Amino acid sequence: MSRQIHTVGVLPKLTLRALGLLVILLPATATTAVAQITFDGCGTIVEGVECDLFAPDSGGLYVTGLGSFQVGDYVHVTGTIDPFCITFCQQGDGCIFGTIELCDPVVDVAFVRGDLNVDGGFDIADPILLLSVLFTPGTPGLACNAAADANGDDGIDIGDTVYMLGTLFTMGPPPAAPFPDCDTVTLAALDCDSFSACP
Ligand SMILES: [Ca+2]
Ligand SMILES: [Ca+2]
Repeated sequence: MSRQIHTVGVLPKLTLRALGLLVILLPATATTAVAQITFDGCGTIVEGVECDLFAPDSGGLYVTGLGSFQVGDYVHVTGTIDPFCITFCQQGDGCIFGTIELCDPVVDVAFVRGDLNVDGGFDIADPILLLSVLFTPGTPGLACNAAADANGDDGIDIGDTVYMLGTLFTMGPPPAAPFPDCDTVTLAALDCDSFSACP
């Protein structure tokens, strides 16, 4: 997916009230250090009264340079917040200086942890497959990497094999959720392209 990146900036304030503030406050604030509040998150562009605004998932309304993005777009904004910025937008909790790009959609996938070969069951074939993936060159990749993370630490390594063997043969704890039933999980570090054993 191609991404668009734009510089985010403050828009000049044009209202009479703001013009008064500009004359009085700008010389003073120019030399005043403002605490930097970092922002990194996704949200939706919404229509404000005077201009379009950025509404983060975490709450609030901010002025940003929206580039070619439009109302309804789900975007990722990274930068610093100036809560006292002056713009012609009468709404908003401040301005964000930084970049704006499309936000990757959250992927919710139903799968079962431990069932690496996606045959609908959990048995010795699953940790054996993981050994092959880890140590046998040429072994095809997994359809659902998240299923291989048996211990749920957001990584795939020999520890997951040991964990699965423990579950199967030494009464170790079961794989982390979702297990043994399918469930939908929002994945962070590992992906899951498909898992045909779940509806
Ligand atoms: Ca299996
Ligand atoms: Ca793991």
